[in-house]
Amino acid sequence: MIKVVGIGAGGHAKVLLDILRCASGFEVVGLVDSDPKLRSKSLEGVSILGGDEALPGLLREGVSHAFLGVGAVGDNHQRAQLFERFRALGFHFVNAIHPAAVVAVSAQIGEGAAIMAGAVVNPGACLGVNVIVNTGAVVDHDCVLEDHVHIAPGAVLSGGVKVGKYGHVGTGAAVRQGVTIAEDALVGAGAVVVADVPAKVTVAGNPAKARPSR
Ligand code: JB2
Repeated sequence: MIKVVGIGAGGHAKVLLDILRCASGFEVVGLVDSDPKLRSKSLEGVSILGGDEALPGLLREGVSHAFLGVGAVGDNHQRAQLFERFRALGFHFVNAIHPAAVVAVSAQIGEGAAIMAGAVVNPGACLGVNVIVNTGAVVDHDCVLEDHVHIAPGAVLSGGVKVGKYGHVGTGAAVRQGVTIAEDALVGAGAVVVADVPAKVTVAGNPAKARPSR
C-alpha cells in the first residue's frame, strides 16, 4: 500500500479521495488544509490533520506520496506553486486515474495527473505534470497538455490540440482539431474554439473570441 496525504480538503479533494478508493494500492492517511476551521474535522471519513506545516513530519514518518486536492478552478498558477513546493520538499505525486476513465496505452501521463470518471485520453496524447482531465472530458489522439493544465468537466479537445502550460479549458468547451491554446490562456465554459488562442488571452462564445485581458 502506498501511503498518501491529500493537500486540500474541498470539492476537488473529495473527488480525488473517491478515485484513490476505487483504484487499489493507496492508503490515504489524512488531509491537510490551510483553513484553521477545518482542523480536527474530516472529509469523506478521512481526517484533516492540520495545515501544510504538518507535511514535513508526515514525510519523516514515511508518507512519501501526496495528491494535490486544491482545484483552484481557473487559477492554475496556485496549483503549480503548491505542486512545485511540495515536490521540492520530497513528496511524489500519485496519478489518480478513475477506473472508469479510458486512457490509451500509448498516452504519456506525467506525475500528479488527475483523470476523472468518464474522461477519455486517446492514443498519442501527452500530458505534462499536475494535469487535470476532469469528469467526462475528452482529450483526443495526439493532444499535448503541458504542465498544470486543467481540462474542465465535459470539455472536448479534438485530435492534435495543444494546450500550453497553466492553460484552462472550461466546462463543456469544444476545441477544433489542431488548434493551439497558448500558455496561460483561458477558454470560457461552453466556448467553441476554432482558431489558435494567444498566450494569456481569455476567449469565450461561439465562435470563441477574445475577452478583455485578465
Ligand atoms: O495552500 C493551501 C491551500 N489553499 C487553499 N494548502 C492547503 N493544504 N489547502 C489549501 N486550500 C484549501 O483548499 C482551502 O482551504 C479549501 O478547503 C480547499 C479548496 O476547496 P474548494 O471546495 O473551495 O475548491 P476546490 O479547489 O477543491 O475545487 C474547485 O476546483 C475543482 C476543480 C471547485 O471549483 C470544484 O467545483 C472544481 N471541481
